[in-house]
Amino acid sequence: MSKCRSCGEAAVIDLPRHNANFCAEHFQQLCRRQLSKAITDFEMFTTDDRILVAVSGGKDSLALWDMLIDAGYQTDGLYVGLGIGDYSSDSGAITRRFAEERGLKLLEVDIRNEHGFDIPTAAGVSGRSPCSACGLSKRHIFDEVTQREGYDVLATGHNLDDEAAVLFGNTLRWDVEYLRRQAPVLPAGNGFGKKVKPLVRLTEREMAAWCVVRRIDYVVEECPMAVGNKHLSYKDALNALDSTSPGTKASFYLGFLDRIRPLLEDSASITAPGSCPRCGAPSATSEEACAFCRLIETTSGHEPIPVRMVLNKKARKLFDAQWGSQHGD
Ligand code: Q46
Ligand code: ZN
Ligand code: ZN
Repeated sequence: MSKCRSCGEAAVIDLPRHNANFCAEHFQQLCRRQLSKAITDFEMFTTDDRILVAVSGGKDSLALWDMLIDAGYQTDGLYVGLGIGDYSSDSGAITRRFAEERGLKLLEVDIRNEHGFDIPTAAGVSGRSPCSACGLSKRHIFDEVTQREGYDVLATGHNLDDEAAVLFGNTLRWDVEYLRRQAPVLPAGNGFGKKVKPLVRLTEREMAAWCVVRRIDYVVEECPMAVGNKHLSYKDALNALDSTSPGTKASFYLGFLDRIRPLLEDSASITAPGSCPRCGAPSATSEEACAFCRLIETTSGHEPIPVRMVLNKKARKLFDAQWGSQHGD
């Protein structure tokens, strides 16, 4: 049995990137330190700020909410019902239970009830990929609720693996504009609220372990619409490198934050000179409706398209294995 590096008691997790094993207590201490370093290094928020945490029912966002409460911050949660079949029903139920058991305030937006469409239908009708329709809708709703309800900042559960995968993709394409905007903090401005990613120094595996030690129940299944997206293949590639040289993934991303980002600092803000004539959200121009309003226009009121129908062959096979083929034809 391996021993904790700090106290010598039995370890519950090995962290090859730190070349050490930790007991539950010292593992939590390490996570708290990494969280606190990200919050202070990037001036994300203080204990005076009201923070809205975007929660999906997955390990990262629930761990983030738990860690912020544990660290004494003022937080409420925001759950967006995306209408992705059983995956959404399960994640909604788990998120509500998490909040209820801890007496926390959870705001909810159900896209179908409030905007007349769901993500599979939006993907089927608009021709956008599911993740593009979903990302666009979430960004719009997160921003709208943060500002309407007067929160100082919106926090999301993007972890080190997510950010390293995005960085890998941006670097492979040498997409300089995206590299400029890839930061753990997006300041408020141009009509947008402040957004932060406090988990950027913690990995996916560490967040799963945090949930286990803290007995947090989360949706284990991945979103069925994620199958085949490039982001996952970038994650796999980085994990393959990391398994032969532990720490590669972390040094790739954290090195970018330390050494490359400061060189790009001045260009981080998104420009939105106009505002949408329908909803008032910041937009590239004031003549045309914003992308979210255009998505509502093309998809709202359309007969719901089941998840399975908008998946490609490979995704459908996995979906059937996970959720059963009775859902959705
Ligand atoms: S929920 Fe939405 Fe993700 Fe599902 S459709 Fe894609 S973006 S994979 S975080
Ligand atoms: Zn210990
Ligand atoms: Zn709009």
